[in-house]
Amino acid sequence: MLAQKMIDQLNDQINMEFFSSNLYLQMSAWCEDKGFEGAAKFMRAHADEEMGHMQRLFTYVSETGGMPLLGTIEAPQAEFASLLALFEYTYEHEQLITKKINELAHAAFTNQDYSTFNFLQWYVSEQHEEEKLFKSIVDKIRLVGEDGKALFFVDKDLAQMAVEE
Ligand code: OFO
Repeated sequence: MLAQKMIDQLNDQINMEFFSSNLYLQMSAWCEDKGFEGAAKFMRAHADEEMGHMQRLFTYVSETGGMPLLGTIEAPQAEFASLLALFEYTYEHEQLITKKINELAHAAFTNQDYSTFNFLQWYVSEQHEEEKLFKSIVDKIRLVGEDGKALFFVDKDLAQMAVEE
């Protein structure tokens, strides 16, 4: 049985993962609208991945006798200055999620909740992958520049990455 405080913190994270999913789904709409079809596909696939993050937490909370609670989810930003700005935002957002996961792991450890601490290890390594992934995309766009031709190829790459994800 989890401590109520831990359940509350895990529930906050459930909401954060929902927000991540909505943010990336909304971003896919912006990409689609601007003709970046590969990026749209990539963001859509990533929105699904975030739902997986949400579900894994949801299952853990209910399996350990807690009650998952879905709160209000803030509307995500819908307008972006450029494809680079959009991906810079994803990278910042993932850094924020890493911080939240670290706080959760710290809380679990200091409360001697080793089951939750162990459960969270998956998120610790996933966040490493998430940051690496989004940083690589930001770096790529910065490297090739933002003219139409360069972005055309970045978009093609993202389409391929969406298939591999
Ligand atoms: Fe993108 O890792 Fe969950 O939120």
